[in-house]
Amino acid sequence: MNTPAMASLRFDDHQPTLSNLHDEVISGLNQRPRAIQPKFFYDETGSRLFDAICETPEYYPTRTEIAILANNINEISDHIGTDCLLIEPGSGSSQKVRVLLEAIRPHTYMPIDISGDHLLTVAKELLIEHPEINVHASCIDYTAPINLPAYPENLRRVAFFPGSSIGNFKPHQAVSFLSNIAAMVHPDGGLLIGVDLKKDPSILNAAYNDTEGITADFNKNLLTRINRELNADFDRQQFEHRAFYNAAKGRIEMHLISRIDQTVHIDGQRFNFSAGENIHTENSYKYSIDEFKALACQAGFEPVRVWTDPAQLFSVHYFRCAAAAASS
Ligand code: AVI
Repeated sequence: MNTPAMASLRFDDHQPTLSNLHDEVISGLNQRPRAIQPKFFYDETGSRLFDAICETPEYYPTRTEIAILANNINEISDHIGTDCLLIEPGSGSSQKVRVLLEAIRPHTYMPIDISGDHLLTVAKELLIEHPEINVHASCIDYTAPINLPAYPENLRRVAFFPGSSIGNFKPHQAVSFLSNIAAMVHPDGGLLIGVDLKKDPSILNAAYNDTEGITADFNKNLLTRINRELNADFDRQQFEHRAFYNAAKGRIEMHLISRIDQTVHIDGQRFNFSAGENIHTENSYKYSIDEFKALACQAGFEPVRVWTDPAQLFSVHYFRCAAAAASS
């Protein structure tokens, strides 16, 4: 009698070391304008606060994208096909992939995230919810090129990059990130990606300035994290959250603004802030459908299909590798 094969859970832990945070924070605060990379938002508290942002009435991207995925699931799964290796860089709580897993039934789901504890918890939950799907979780910084372990040759690779996380890269960085993804899913794979659309700035400004102040907490948690992990003495009360749409650059910018003249110590080094001086903590680029198609084409993808919501707030694109498109 044949025993059905059991799905497996594998966890590769390559969590970036403290020295990454140390070196990047110090060099970011020494540059002008000062900047800290948004990837450092996501310690355990930051990941929890981000999940809470997604529940606020103002932050439309999460629920809008989930509705787009759910409303078009048959067409999406026709494009992706079953039994693939489904790779999700920056998987967080893997909330959106849950909409897909039932319909797509990948051979293996590979969540990749920088926040190791959260990743392992979510991977275990998924294996319980979908005992038929292998889960191979990988704790790495997905903004660097990803070297996938060897998988059976015939496993088609599809990347899933929801949430408009692509908007957190500058456009030239987005092209190089997507080029890495194209190399990873080459030659016959695809990319399902969520992209926030350009729209009335008042909707955008509200989404990053929720009235409960959760986005402000998320932004300031960066200072709490640096205090804890780098032996620093930022006073959160003396920094203000500021987020606004920069129409010329097509992006939301988030900053932390010093309320007063102050000196902060990080690991024995002094940093002087004058009142009104800012630390740039995040960009969130917004794209029209055509702008985004052009960007993905530069990275070696070919547009296949795009889905949106009735209010045209958000888009979900499916691309395939350009070489595969040319040969079919
Ligand atoms: C993860 N990323 C796509 C979010 C965004 O909208 O840029 C992060 C975020 N920052 C503030 N609110 C949400």
